[in-house]
Amino acid sequence: MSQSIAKKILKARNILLTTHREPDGDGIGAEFALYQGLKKIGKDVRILNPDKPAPKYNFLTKLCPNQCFNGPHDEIKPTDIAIVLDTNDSRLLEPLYAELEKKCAEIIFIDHHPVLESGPQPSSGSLVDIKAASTGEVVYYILNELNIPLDQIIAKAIYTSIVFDTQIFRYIRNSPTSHQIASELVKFEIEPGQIHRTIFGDFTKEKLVFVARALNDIEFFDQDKIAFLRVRNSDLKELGLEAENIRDLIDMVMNIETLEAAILVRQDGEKQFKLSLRSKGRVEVLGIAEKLGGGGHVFAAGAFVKDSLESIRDVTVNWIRDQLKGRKSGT
Ligand SMILES: [Mn+2]
Repeated sequence: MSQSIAKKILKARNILLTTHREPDGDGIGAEFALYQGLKKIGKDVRILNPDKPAPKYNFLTKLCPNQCFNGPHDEIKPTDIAIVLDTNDSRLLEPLYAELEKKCAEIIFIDHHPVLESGPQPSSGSLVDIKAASTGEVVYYILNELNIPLDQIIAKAIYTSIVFDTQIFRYIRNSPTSHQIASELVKFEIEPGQIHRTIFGDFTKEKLVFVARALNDIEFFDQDKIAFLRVRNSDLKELGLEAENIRDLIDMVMNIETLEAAILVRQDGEKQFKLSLRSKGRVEVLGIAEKLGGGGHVFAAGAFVKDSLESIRDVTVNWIRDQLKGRKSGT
């Protein structure tokens, strides 16, 4: 499959790279690796994202020019091919995606999330490898296919993808691939320890105060197998934190031994909540995320939901509870 993408890339003269809203280490790593690689073979390539990457990714973003889309008045020049990394759900790029459709002859997705059952489908010619533990790994194989040699920037970028999505190899797939690729990358003196600290060790006093408050508010269900967390925007504001700063809160909670799944809800705009779901593997959470208009992975998913907090809590807790009881979900 990476062959047909390689062919498309070789044919294109100008290429635009992008990733989903609230870009994460995998999306950013994958697009920067591809950017650097395509530059090497003389492509006219640029990065245009729907949201600005968080400051902690400066060690990458300072290495390659990248822009943030500021709305439909932002002129996008005609482009042969737009490549969307780390999602195959076009909704996660709006309002940029609508502009890309007008200006790009072709749009393809390079991703590793399961395609939604009833949501938007990836365009034909896309490469969605759900066996890959990160999109950066898929990009690694595409660069290979294009015979583009790795360098330190590419290695740092792909390594960022891998360690972000696997949380430093905690959540690898049943495959040696992530470790094999990483062993290739560390030969480029990328200072892996430094990357780990930059991505996961960005704690501040304010963050810990916030975490303490959030943990105080957790509701547990079913003998502490299910946790429901609520993030208050007023706390974030008071402590000068961004949503990005507390992205790992749900993963912290997942360390609780008894827990099978966790639900985190954060206010996002007037009447909308951002929902995040995690599971240790006994229950799947993609189904409920998709039902609520979102998507993701089988054991890590999310959605933007316009509903009350109580109703989001009830519907998600029930979904998980039903599966723990061995009942078919959603009935
Ligand atoms: Mn990913």
